[in-house]
Amino acid sequence: MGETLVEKILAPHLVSGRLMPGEEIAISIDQTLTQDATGTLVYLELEAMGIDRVATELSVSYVDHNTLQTGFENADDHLYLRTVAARYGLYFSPAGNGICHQVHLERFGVPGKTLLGSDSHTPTAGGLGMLAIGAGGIDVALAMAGRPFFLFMPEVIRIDLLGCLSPWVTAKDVILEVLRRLSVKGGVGKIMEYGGSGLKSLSVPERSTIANMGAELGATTSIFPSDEQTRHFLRVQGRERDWIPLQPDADAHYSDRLSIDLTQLEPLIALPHSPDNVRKVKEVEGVKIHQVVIGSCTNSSYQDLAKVAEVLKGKRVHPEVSLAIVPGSRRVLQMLAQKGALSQLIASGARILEPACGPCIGMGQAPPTGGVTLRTFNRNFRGRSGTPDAEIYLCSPETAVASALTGEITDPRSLGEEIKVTWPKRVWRGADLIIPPSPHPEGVQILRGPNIQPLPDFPKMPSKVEGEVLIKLGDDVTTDEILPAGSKILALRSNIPAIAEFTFAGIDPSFSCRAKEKGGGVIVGGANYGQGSSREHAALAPSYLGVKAVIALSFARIHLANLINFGVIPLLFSAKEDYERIEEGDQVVIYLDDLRQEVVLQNKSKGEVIKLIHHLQPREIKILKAGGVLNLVKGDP
Ligand code: MIC
Ligand code: SF4
Repeated sequence: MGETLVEKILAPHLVSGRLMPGEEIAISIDQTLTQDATGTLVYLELEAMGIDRVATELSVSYVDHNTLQTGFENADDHLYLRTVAARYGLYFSPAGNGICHQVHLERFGVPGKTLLGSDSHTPTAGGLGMLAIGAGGIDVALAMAGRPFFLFMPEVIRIDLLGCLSPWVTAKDVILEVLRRLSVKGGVGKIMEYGGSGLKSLSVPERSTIANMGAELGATTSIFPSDEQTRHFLRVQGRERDWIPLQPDADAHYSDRLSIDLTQLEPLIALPHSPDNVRKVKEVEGVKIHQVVIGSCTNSSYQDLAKVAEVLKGKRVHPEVSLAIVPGSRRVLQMLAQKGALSQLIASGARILEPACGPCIGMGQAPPTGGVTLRTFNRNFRGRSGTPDAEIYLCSPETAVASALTGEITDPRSLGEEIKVTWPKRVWRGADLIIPPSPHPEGVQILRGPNIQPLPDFPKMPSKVEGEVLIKLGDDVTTDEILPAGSKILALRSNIPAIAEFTFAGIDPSFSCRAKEKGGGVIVGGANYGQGSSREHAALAPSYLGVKAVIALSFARIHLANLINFGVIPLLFSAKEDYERIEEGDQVVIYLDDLRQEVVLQNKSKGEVIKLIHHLQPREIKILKAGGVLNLVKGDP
């Protein structure tokens, strides 16, 4: 039997295990990426591992999330990241260069390689035929130290794209359609492998839009073949030498198949407050809007923004709408300038922001109270924009710009004849300020500002956990809810004691106070607990407040790994009724019995006993017993 694209890449990278769905495998990692919001912890962890130089083929440290610098904290983080990169042999991409995923596509991505990134949208590079996975920072630090990455072999799902997109229907509509069909849990434990005749007409940036939002399906990653489109993209970037052809075998076996007829697709939009709450744009046309933001790692390519500029040429943004444009990279911004598109954008009334994550992570451009904002981003979780009661809709740049002109949600097909954007023969490749690894790493002094605090200590696993159920939550709790972002909180990413104060701040502002008062306790969650971002802080901050265990109906992949890595015990209810029987405030004792088999929970408040389960591997139990992976690595450098 032939191989899938995923198997073709995994086989030569396999360190242990078999490529059978559900089995634990370990794979070698060729490249890593980090961004500043997760990166400071990653490098503190790397330093704690006591290595000399990174062992990967290529590792890059990007600064793109915290670029507002409203105080000294961000700037200090940037200095730390630059010097630590020089010391350990990494490339460094400073603030202003662009969003890690966009810049990585342009500068470093190579078909057929493995990439591990401390950001959940690392799969964006799947658009280039890479096997690119998002992970917790410590797993990325371990990969840089030359250790393999462990994961459960996902099922490989084949998604065939057939036919071609109609005018004004885009790659964003394709992934919104996949989200509509499968939901935010539909990709858990799966890799989405795209194929079919429709691929021929999809460029790498379009494929990357689709691969990017595979993260919203909960998928481990998404991947496209490497073909003539891939070659063309790399040629334009001046890197054709990195191209190799890569296709699945015709008789490859997939766990499941899905097909989408591109010709039948219509412009789609995700309504508040979940990326899978998808409708046709037609169905919500006429809703008044206050703001439109075009950018983020999903839709900020030259192709996206040049098209927006063409639509806006000679026109004015609706007077009651604020339109902000966030280019994905300095390269994209420079090309827009060279082609005259930038001046069209400026003349239309658009606000041009620095290439960075910006509003996507609540760094500026918060909408007004109760405001309606249309964004080309990938997440519309409540409060993520910085305004708790704002309504965030997710759509294509085409729908966004059509709506910016009218002041209400508008189907872009009303814009008339389709506009085609042609790529320049070569992109601008001038000084994009990426700093290569230092030739003299020994002499580098690592600079640490006062906001950069050492990691806390992690005690060994106790024989039982005793305490209060500090909070009980429903399904699909996001890491944004566990530990919010935004300019105030993001500045504290290198300071666990300070950031811990904001744990669950959006849903229960008294949480951190209560947790400290009670000397810790446990968290109870529903299904898919910890979906969304890869931020380790969502595990570290509760752990710092004394949370010893999280009991849920199921966990999202990256958050589960983060809990284990920092010694917080993830346990599962064996039945929904057990979840229903436990309440916030209940006093419980969990007898861990070394996590041998079943775990017994005694609910002292209710006088009941329930059995909890876990699917932890011996390797993971070893980490938990040690109190987290750092204790283990330190004992075994
Ligand atoms: C996000 O989109 O939520 C982030 C910010 O990029 C996160 C990483 C982080 O929290 O720093 C992600 O997606 O992993
Ligand atoms: Fe940055 Fe937003 Fe992409 Fe996260 S989703 S990497 S915050 S642009």
